[in-house]
Amino acid sequence: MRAGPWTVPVARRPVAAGLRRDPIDAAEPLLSGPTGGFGLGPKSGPGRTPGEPTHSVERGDVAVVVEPKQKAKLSRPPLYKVLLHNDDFTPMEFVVSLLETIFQRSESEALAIMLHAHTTGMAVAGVYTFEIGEAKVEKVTALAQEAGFPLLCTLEPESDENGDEA
Ligand code: TYC
Repeated sequence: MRAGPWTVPVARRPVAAGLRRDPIDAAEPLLSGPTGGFGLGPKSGPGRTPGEPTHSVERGDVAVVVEPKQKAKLSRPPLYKVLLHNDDFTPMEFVVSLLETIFQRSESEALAIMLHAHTTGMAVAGVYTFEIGEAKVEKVTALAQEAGFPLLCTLEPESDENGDEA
């Protein structure tokens, strides 16, 4: 058969009938109007109340509701003081070395904190979130016990500026 002016020879790859798609369809925007596509309709502007879904997608009897992103509310975690209590038996050098190694204090800071505990009965070694503070208390207690010293180390909620506990 001779090709006439009404036929256009086009190289076509075989396409399964159900998957055949006009290139113009492929160029459709994903968010088409309420009547096009899968019935996607943007819902925004003054008509939308806060918290109301922004879009709904319907296809057959399936409906997917797209919730608007919640505004992230960030709050600070409660903080806890790690306290070192004075006693008459734990050597000063031992307390200073704990402050340097476990609480990352400089030599002069460690000395000042140890002397504060020694003279007043108690000192704050550091302020941390609960899990970190708890881990530090456990380390201090374990090292003091291993060394045979009665050093007491405790965790206490930090007060906020109103005097309320965390
Ligand atoms: N009072 C101890 C002494 O004279 C030293 C010490 C300081 C112990 C601070 C505990 O939390 C402490 N050897």
